[in-house]
Amino acid sequence: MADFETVTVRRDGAAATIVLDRPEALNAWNRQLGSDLLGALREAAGDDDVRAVRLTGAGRAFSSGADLRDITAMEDERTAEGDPDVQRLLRERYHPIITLVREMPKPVLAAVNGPAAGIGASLALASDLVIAAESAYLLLAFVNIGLVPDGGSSLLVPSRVGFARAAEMAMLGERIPAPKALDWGPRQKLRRRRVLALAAAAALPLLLAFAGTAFGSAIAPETGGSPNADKIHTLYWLVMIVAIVVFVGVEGALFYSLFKFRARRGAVAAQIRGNTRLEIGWTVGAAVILVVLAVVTFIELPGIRNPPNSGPNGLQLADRVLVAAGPSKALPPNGKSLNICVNGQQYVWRYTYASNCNNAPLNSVFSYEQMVVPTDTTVTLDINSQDVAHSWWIPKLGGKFDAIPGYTNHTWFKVPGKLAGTTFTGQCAELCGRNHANMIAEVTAMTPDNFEAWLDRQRAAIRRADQAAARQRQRVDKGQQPGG
Ligand SMILES: [Cu+2]
Repeated sequence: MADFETVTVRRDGAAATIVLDRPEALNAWNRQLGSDLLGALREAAGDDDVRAVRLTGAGRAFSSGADLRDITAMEDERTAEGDPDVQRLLRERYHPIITLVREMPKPVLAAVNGPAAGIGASLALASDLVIAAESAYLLLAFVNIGLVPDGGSSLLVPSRVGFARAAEMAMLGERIPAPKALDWGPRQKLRRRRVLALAAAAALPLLLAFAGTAFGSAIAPETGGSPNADKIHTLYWLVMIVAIVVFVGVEGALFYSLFKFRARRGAVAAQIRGNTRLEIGWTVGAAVILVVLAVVTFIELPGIRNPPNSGPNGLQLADRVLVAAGPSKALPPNGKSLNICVNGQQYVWRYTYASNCNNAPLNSVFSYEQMVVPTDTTVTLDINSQDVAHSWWIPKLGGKFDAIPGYTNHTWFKVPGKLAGTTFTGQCAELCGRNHANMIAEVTAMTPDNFEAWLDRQRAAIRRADQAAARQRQRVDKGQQPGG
């Protein structure tokens, strides 16, 4: 570490502290301090072990700026007219220092322990971070000796406190106490934070637009996987169209009246209070709209709630385990559907292929996350939960149904034959815990033949697992290791 005359360098681990050390002159910059500071900064910049640099001043000041006695004494640095060559001073002494601070590949912190004036203020503001003692102040003193702000402060001050305050500082040459400077700084941060919040708010709709699963089909419920989903979609649009007509009518009348009957100041509006016919008109109109909506809804509801029979190309449902039965839920007219027990668990869906979900045989076919179903076959679901409230929803296959512990909800769907090979996706629609977002569900539709083959494979796998478990039990009973 080089020794400097007017600058002290201290090392504390990876931190280098450079102290402007001319306390008797309030650390004013003379020629020596300029060259010492440049040397110390270069050393810190080039030393890979130094990871952060702190600048501060010895004694009660950070730096009182340029040492005017030194400038006026510059015998060898004068212009042709015999004046001090300020341009050369700036270019050769100050500019390299400020540039080096800005280009330093490690953070520079100015610990402003007292007054920072002129080039001292520039040095502080050129640093990445500024920490100031309560007694410190910043002062662009240049105007008091007929100079424009130098040392980078014409750029750095406006960028930190805004143009208006920078102009005030530069032209009035008044002290800005640290608390006031602090007050100026954070407000900038606050403004940036507000911009950030606005940007985040604007990004949200964009995010939704690109999040396919969340956005669905934008306005109306999704459709195409099952007749009940299609009917929900139809009912939605019927109501929506009535709502649009009402909305446009009311808002249109409002705007029409606003423009047509806009009056000059002081005019008194015509009163329509007591117009019996008009009042009866809009009361009856609203009632008619309600009746129409109610009738349409009740016409459509049975098609949404009641499952139809399976199609001719669906799975041949005999009176087997898989066939749903029971008086408590809606069944197809012929009483036959493929029944699947849907069980929500933190954080996975389990599907058991059984007719009686409360008493399903232990060797029933089951799967997790991915449900496999035959096309053109009416599938009824018994939905409940193992732990907390979840919600079953595959948007293209119908409405959302809550999965509640101790209670069973029912729904159904029937995937058209042409959609064999399609996988419908959904997600638990209830915020059920911290891994809720991972609780996804898939329904894959297969031709009935492929479905039966899948079912057979699952049964065989369960059988093999049972046999392996039995063998392991025997080994354990004999006192052997269960594995192998
Ligand atoms: Cu859930």
